[in-house]
Order: sequence, then C-alpha cells, then structure tokens
Amino acid sequence: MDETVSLDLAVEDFSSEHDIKTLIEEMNYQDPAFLIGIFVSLAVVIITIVLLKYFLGSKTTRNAVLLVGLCDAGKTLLFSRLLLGRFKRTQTSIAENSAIYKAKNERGSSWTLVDLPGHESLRPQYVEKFKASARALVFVVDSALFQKEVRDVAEFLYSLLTDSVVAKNAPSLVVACNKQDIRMTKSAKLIQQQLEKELNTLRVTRSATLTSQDGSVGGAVYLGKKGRDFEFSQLPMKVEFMECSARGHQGDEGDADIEALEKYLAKL
Ligand SMILES: Nc1nc2c(ncn2[C@@H]2O[C@H](COP(=O)(O)OP(=O)(O)OP(=O)(O)O)[C@@H](O)[C@H]2O)c(=O)[nH]1
Ligand SMILES: [Mg+2]
Repeated sequence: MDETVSLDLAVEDFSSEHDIKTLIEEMNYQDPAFLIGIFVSLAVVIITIVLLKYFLGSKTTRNAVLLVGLCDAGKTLLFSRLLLGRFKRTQTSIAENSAIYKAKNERGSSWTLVDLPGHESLRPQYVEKFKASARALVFVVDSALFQKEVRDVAEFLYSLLTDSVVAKNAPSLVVACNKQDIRMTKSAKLIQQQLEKELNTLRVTRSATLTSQDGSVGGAVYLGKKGRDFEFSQLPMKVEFMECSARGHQGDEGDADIEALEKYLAKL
C-alpha cells in the first residue's frame, strides 16, 4: 500500500518537473516580441491597480467636511443652516456636531459634515481626531472681528496647513468669510491679503525651529515655497476664499447667504 503511494508521488514529481521543463523550452522557442508583450501587459495591470488604489482608495475614505475656525466665527450656525436651512440660537461648542450632508447636485453626493469646537483648549484634540478623514476644510472667519483676531486666525491656519497629515492628504480648503451682513466687515479679498502677510511673518518665526533635511520636525511641514513670499497658491491643496453670512441679510427669520458655499460643496 505504502509503496503504491510513494510510486504515485514519484510519478507526479516527475511529471511536474517535466511540465516545467517543457514550458521553459516552449518559452525559449517563443517569439521575443510575444514575451515582451506579456510582460508589458502585466506591468500595465499592476501599475493601474497601484494608481487606482492610491487615488481612489484614499479619496473615497476621506468623506468629511470639517467646519473649523476660532470661537464665535459662526461654525455651528453654518452647520445648522447647511443641514436644515434654519436659524438656530447657539452656545459655544464643547464637542463636535456631526451629520450627513446631502450636496445639492445631480450626483447625489453626501459628505459627513463635522462642526468642531473653536475654543483654544479644545481645538487641538478635535483637529487631531478628524484631520485624517477630511476631504475639505471649511475655515470659518468672523469678518467683522477679523482685524482684531487676525493673529489668532493666522496661527490656527498655520498649525493646520503645516500639519503633516493635512499637507499629505491636501483636502480642499475654503476660507468662508462669514458675517458679511454686518456693516464695515472685511471683504474676502482683503482677508486673503492680510492672511498671506501674517502667515508669511509666522513662517519666518516658526521655521527657525525646522531643522531636519526634509523640512519637517515634530510632524510639521514648511509652509509654501522657500525663498518666496507666502501666497495661498503655493499650497498643495485647492484654496478658495468666499464671502457668506450664516445669519443672512434679513435677520434671524430670513434665509442665510451661503449659496457660494453650497455650490462649492456640490462640486467637491
Ligand atoms: N451677524 C451675524 N452673526 C452670526 C453669523 N453667523 C453666526 N453668527 C452669530 O455668532 C455667534 C456665534 O456663532 P456660533 O455658530 O455659535 O459660533 P461657533 O463658530 O460655532 O463658535 P464655537 O462653538 O465657540 O467655536 C452666534 O450668536 C451666531 O448667531 C452671521 O453670519 N452674521
Ligand atoms: Mg460652535
């Protein structure tokens, strides 16, 4: 009985060895162009799979639109307006609000809209928690208080933009210059110019601590292009500035003025 089994195995071994030999011999007889064709097709398939995984894989998992900004900028009211269209009395947030937002487009895209607390002591932990899932950052600014808050706004923006995860994923950035219903507020253009100036100054003071060769230390990356004044166009992500009013021009009962932001979210 045992002998038959070992004989069978020997025959099998012999035949598989024989198969490989004939395969190699056949390949030797093949036209080299045919073999090159096979290798090229295999390489194309592998490269396509890797690229698809890189572009689609990372984008599809990043599905969150984060509302960030200083305290009182209007993030929670904007959150309520985007989701329900209604005005809502708000209090300073101590935790995130999160809900599914259906974009106003034919594709029927939906994003997880997350409103993060703006308080200085809470901000870092919430940014840390959600930054990797961000498809877009809506950075909300109180345009009426901008002059007074410019330094704090720039510092928060700087910490976000030099974060290595944010820089790598490069989520779209929209700076929503809110509270445009208030008289004498700063325009989006002025806010952009002042922020570029302020970020340029911050970069000089902060980059003195960046020493490693790739320009990163403690998870921070260099902001913009070295040797040139900072401009938002130098960032790895798409950046847009827009004006809006979560309260609206007709008071609490009227509609908000957030069409530009809604259009932006529809194209995301
Ligand atoms: N006039 C005016 N007031 C606004 C506007 N948006 C928000 N507000 C008011 O600003 C105050 C702060 O709004 P919130 O939405 O609570 O601000 P927040 O950014 O969520 O603040 P934190 O939760 O502390 O980070 C509230 O009294 C809002 O009614 C706006 O477009 N115009
Ligand atoms: Mg809030």
